[in-house]
Amino acid sequence: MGSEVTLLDYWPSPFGMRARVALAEKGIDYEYKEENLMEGKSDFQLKVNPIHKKIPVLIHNGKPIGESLIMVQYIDEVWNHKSPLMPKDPYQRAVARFWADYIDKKMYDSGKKVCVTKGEEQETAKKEFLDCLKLLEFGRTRDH
Ligand SMILES: N[C@@H](CCC(=O)N[C@@H](CS)C(=O)NCC(=O)O)C(=O)O
Repeated sequence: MGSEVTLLDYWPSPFGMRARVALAEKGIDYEYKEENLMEGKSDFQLKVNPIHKKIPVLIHNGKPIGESLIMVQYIDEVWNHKSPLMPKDPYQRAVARFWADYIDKKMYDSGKKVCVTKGEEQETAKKEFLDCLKLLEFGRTRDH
């Protein structure tokens, strides 16, 4: 299918990274548009994601898709001639979704605090973040 793909993103975003990895895995050419959140939100961002007003946003043939996990699933479904991103087995798919959800619910907040806080609060956030990474590594490598 003929495709015009744009990713509106901000380089430090772990959510944007999800979309970038999925696009790279599928070998999709796309235009990368940087949205520097430190400088506020562009009219374009507000237009393509009027509900959450967040990046990343994937724009495929003029149609915007928000929410990184939804866009990863979309990429997998549209470019389905390449190897699937998700495991075939339903249980392994559930496990993959579980850890993606864990990153959203647990890791993002402590990762952000490491960047934006100082002193004791930052030290606590660092510890929390490292604990999350250890658990993630354990979860990823243990037998399910
Ligand atoms: N659940 C969203 C989270 C996206 C998100 O939080 N993006 C941050 C940057 S990492 C953002 O746009 N923040 C701006 C804001 O919250 O106003 C996703 O998975 O795409």
